[in-house]
Amino acid sequence: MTPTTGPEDGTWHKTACILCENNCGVQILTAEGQRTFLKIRGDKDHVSTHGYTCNKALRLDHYQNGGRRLTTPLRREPDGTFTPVDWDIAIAEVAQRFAAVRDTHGGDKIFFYGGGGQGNHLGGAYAGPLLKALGSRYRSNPLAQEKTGEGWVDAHFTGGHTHGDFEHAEVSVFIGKNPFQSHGVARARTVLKEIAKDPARSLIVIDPIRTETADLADFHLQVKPGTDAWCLSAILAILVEQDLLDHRFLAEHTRDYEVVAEVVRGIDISAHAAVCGVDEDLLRRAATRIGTAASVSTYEDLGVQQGPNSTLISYLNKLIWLVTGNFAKQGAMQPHSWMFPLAHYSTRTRTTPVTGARMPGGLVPCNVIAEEIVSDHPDRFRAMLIESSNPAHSLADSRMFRRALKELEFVVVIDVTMTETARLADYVLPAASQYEKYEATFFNFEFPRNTFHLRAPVLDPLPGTLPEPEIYARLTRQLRAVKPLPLAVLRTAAKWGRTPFRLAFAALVMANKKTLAMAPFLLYETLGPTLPGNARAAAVLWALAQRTARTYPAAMRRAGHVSADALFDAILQGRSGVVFTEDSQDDAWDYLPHPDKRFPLAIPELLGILDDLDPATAVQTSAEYPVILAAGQRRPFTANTIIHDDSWRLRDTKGALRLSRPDAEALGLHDGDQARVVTERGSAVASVEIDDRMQAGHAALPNGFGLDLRGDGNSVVGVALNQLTDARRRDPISGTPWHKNVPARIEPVTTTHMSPSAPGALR
Ligand SMILES: Nc1nc2c(c(=O)[nH]1)N[C@H]1C(S)=C(S)[C@@H](COP(=O)(O)OP(=O)(O)OC[C@H]3O[C@@H](n4cnc5c(=O)[nH]c(N)nc54)[C@H](O)[C@@H]3O)O[C@H]1N2
Ligand SMILES: Nc1nc2c(c(=O)[nH]1)N[C@H]1C(S)=C(S)[C@@H](COP(=O)(O)OP(=O)(O)OC[C@H]3O[C@@H](n4cnc5c(=O)[nH]c(N)nc54)[C@H](O)[C@@H]3O)O[C@H]1N2
Ligand code: SF4
Ligand SMILES: [Mo]
Repeated sequence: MTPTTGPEDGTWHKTACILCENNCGVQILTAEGQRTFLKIRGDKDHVSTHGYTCNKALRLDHYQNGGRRLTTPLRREPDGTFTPVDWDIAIAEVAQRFAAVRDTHGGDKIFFYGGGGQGNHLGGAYAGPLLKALGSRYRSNPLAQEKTGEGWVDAHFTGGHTHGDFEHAEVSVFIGKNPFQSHGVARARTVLKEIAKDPARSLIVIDPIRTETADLADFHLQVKPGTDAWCLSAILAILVEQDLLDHRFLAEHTRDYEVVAEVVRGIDISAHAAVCGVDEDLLRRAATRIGTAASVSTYEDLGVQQGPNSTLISYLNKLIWLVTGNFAKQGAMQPHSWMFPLAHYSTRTRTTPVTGARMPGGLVPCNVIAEEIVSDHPDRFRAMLIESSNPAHSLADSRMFRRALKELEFVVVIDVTMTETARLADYVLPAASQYEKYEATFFNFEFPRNTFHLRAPVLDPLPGTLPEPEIYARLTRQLRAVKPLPLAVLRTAAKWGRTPFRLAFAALVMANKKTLAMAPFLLYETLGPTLPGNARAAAVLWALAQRTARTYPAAMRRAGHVSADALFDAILQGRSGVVFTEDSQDDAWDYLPHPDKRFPLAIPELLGILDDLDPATAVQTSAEYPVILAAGQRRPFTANTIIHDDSWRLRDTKGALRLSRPDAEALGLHDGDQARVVTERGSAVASVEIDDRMQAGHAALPNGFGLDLRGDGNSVVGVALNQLTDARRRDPISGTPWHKNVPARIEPVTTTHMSPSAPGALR
């Protein structure tokens, strides 16, 4: 439990990497009195990653010590400058200003964005009581620019998220997903190499780029960008035409197959193959491999979720594994338990107040947020609280979003550093970093053994900063949102022990249902101070352990926890994480929300879109914008905008614009030349890299670049992508952006080897 002192001078701390959702367990060496990370290595004891890391974890010192940290709350003055203010003043004024918005316009005009990135969800768990106290009802986060379309389809089918079992799948399918670079599958590089080495298993990759994952593939369906709806519907049509279906599964576990089949039989497979640019024979072989495998797992990600027809594609992806019976068996798709669900998906969705957009998962689609603000609609958002996110940089059409931020009456940003978003705020509150506080994520997607990792701090908070749970608690206290009595009751009960505490808590909930909404705050204030190791911020996990015990009692016991309190203690002590549930394949059916436990295969709205699929819309380019730009490729040295120090990158330091050789030649561009990328919304200059993995007519820029680290615009490295993207280009159902499908024109700026016929050749 305590950090260990090794043969080296210093202390090894168990924690995790925070650069992607895998949160690989790592150990970090620090020396007494120093804040530097001297060494970083994988944690072999870690319950899900077992010592694995990718190249990025070794650079985490640049997160902790590389950026310019905020060390005091900042208040914007009428002249536009920021003044440092002390915490008490900041808390009092922020609470008062939010309360004023609530009292004037209604609390539902206060909009919350963020609540956690790739490594930090614990703070966001404490935002709830504050938002409740303010009467806030609308929120969003980056899931609403990637996963909400898929979530909406999941709501119809499994009622929740499913994850593939790639360690055992006979056939693994990656659709617009490059796990070799982006992970999303634990120990991805090892797992992919194992699949590639095994002649009995196959890897199918659907990607316009020959990625590092595609290098290992048995079938690479190199689609034209944005045409996956044609590719996947052709695969589905081949499965139906060739009768490669699991009839027993269809009969026992599904309904309405015939409704789907009728639409699918109408698909002209050859025509669809031609639209997506994949050889029909290859498509047929890949479909046959899927249809004849003992188990198939699939993973769809940004390549399709941030492109045209994304919700339809999620539907097609799931139909492919459903009609082939790839659910709830080893190597196939699995639902899973949650310590805390990242979003609550339902087939019935609320809509946003101004644009009336659907809100899958209860989240406002990122692409409509600006429109919900820049409006004279009486229900427009008036204030925003933003935590652990930099939407002025990461949302489509930054120019529009920044204008929206300026129109708000009040904006508060909680971050570790001064971001593009923070610069437009009224108050900036400095958070302790993810290695200076207790942290955890709710990215717990595993089956059958699902894991959770509470990380203890490696360092003390940087002076002047506070962990988010403390910031939210101070604001909630300031608003006097909870009466003294329940706090006094719970404080006393906490002194008597866990059982009296549980009984007291249950009694308070019985007396007043609102207790549940305020639970994180109540726990932080009462149970929190009694927890060993200053783990006050872990108090909310007590409630989540109770939830686990209630929702998955058998699975929790199988994982070795006899009670909710035993699970809570295991979490507090498990420095390398804990297995919190252990399911069995049979349990998978219990996760389905449908009383008859059958998948309702027909989603009429999506079948309608499939039936009307117009090949003319497969081409998004024009004479003016002849190239499709993938604005946001994951590369070996990108990690969203988590690290605010450009020197962390050992390669691709400028974030090159990758182009195919024929396109580069036509434009007279060579490696290292500067080129201008022009889109409907803006333009940017990037340095060129000719990449034989790219197909003609396609270009790619990496995500996470273009940060204005000093705020003077002078030292920006690479392209801030969302000056190029258009928020109106979004999915009709979920409102998710088309970042991977940006029509663009590329123009040489300076070329080291000028070629006479070059400029405009691609037009
Ligand atoms: N190294 C690194 N890893 C990361 C991150 C990071 O910043 N850097 N970020 C994390 C986050 S937040 C996320 S959401 C995940 C995202 O993980 P991924 O979705 O795997 O990442 P991307 O590289 O954005 O897109 C995946 C693939 O989509 C392909 N693609 C582009 N257009 C199309 C198309 O029209 N059709 C198809 N089929 N494919 C297309 C691209 O060529 C690319 O290979 O990565 C996580 N992991
Ligand atoms: N064009 C284009 N746009 C994209 C994408 C793309 O591919 N193309 N990808 C999209 C995707 S999938 C995602 S997930 C988003 C991600 O974009 P964002 O939601 O903006 O998230 P991050 O880039 O992860 O930014 C994390 C912020 O958290 C801060 N931070 C780090 N640690 C802490 C902490 O402990 N506490 C607090 N309070 N703050 C902290 C960092 O300083 C940073 O400002 O970008 C999206 N935007
Ligand atoms: S960036 Fe690499 S080391 Fe870090 S969590 Fe993701 S896969 Fe693991
Ligand atoms: Mo993401």
